[in-house]
Amino acid sequence: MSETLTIALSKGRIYKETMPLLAHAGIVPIDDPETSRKLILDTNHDDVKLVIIRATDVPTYVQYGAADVGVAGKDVLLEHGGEGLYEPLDLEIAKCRLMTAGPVGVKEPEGRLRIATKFVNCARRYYAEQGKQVEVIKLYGSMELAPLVGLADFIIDVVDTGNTLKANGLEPLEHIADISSRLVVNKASMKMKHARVKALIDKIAEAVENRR
Ligand code: PRT
Ligand code: MG
Repeated sequence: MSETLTIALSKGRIYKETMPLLAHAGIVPIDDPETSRKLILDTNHDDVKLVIIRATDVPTYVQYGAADVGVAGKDVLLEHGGEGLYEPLDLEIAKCRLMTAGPVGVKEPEGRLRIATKFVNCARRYYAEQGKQVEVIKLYGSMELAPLVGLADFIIDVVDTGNTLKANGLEPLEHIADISSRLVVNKASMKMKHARVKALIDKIAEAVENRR
């Protein structure tokens, strides 16, 4: 048996949409993360494990080599900065848009804007490029609430259908980036486990191509 290859994934949409791609590469988990409490899932290969972690933690696990490979949203990667990672493949799954949003019809107030978001680095970068003075307020969820209760003028969040914004009297405003999930690889693993990592990338790339 060879050294273990560890793949980091989050539950939910990324897990669901990644499974068919891994299956094409011959990797099938034995436990189901939605029903199992295990954080390390065995697969049909003794030397391939899946670790199930929060979406925002995937780049960190891969950066430090705790996982060799991972799947992360481009939003999460933009916020993390991508240090220590290769990003060889766009999986074209979990697509959405990173956008600013605010109360329907509201005009931009004079002076320093207050922006609530979990994407604080993306927010600072975006408004710096616009030459706008902003105060960025870090939140961990339910960003839509912030403009409704006067915590912020605008939010930055990922938007898919826009239904969540709409249900809260908000509308999408400025488009910052198109988002999809990416395969990320630890830089040392890419060298040390090159044959296996390369074979995995190639099979997953083939699955992405086939699905188009
Ligand atoms: O949920 P948790 O706090 O654990 O973490 P997470 O939200 O980062 O993870 P998860 O699994 O919800 O999302 C993982 C990745 O999926 C994100 O990093 C994005 O790259 C991608 N993705 C695609 C989305 C969406 N679509 C999406 N719609 N992530 C979040 N959403 C949210 C959106 O912010 C809104 O609040 O889902 C809600 C519904 O969206 P609408 O526009 O369809 O109403
Ligand atoms: Mg979520």
